Amino acid sequence: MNKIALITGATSGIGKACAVKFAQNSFDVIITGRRNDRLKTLKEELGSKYKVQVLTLCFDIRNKEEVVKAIEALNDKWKQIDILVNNAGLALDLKPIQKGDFNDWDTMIDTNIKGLLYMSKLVSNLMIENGSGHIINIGSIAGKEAYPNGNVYSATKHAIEGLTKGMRLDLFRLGIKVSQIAPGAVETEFSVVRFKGEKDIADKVYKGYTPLTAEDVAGSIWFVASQPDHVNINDLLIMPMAQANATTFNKN
Ligand code: NDP
Ligand code: 8X3
Repeated sequence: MNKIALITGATSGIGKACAVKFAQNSFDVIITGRRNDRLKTLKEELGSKYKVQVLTLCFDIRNKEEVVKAIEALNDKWKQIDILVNNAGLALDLKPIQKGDFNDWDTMIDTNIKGLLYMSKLVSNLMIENGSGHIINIGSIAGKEAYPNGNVYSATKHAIEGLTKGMRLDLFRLGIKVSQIAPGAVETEFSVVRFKGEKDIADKVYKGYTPLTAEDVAGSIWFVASQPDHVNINDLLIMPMAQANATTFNKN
């Protein structure tokens, strides 16, 4: 029987590349997100190219009831989750704290922190029943350093760094690994979402240097997920060669 990976936020970017990577490595995958059309298309692609089983779960990770309903409805096969990639997340805007938007703050906190918590509680209980598992949280360079106007997004990623450490302490004696992967700049839909569809502004974020690709990050997720049983990568910071820290770039 194939192993199973559940990847949140698999309709785009890092999550989608990660679903492809796990399917290439013969994992059956559970893919989640709000855009059901994209989930269905990815399901067909993975099923036909890699001959793996794919389950789509369409829900808003901020909605506790929807998350509980989706996970509780899993049948016995799909409950055997080996790997949870807590990837769904977003940044909204770049503004100083005094000009921040309450709704944007709520969305980032509810998605990046609370959504990750709901998934982690529900899936870690399934992993405890199974006697093993691995939770991989997608943090960020923004969870290691603050940068101007990144305040609340950065705080949510600092929270993920803290939660990764706390979850590991709670779960390691139960056979469950907990890891964080913290990328620098990755060219995905991230900046289009951050700048609310302003594609020209979003494109500028990745101009003049070579950013990471979603596939680069998926490769590091696979590296962390495929270590021997006795090895855990606690934390992996992956940056573009041209980005030395959160704010220092070697641009043409
Ligand atoms: P994308 O915007 O390309 O993908 C984000 C994914 O998150 C989408 O699949 C989206 O699905 C999902 N998502 C967002 N909100 C929700 C929600 N409320 N409910 C369910 N799913 C949701 O961005 P990335 O691939 O770049 O981002 C993935 C993760 O990587 C995020 O946690 C981000 O913070 C992190 N990261 C990104 C970096 C970058 O530079 N790109 C760098 C460091 C970390 P849908 O809209 O269909 O719901
Ligand atoms: C995404 C990268 O630098 O925009 O986490 O925060 S950054």
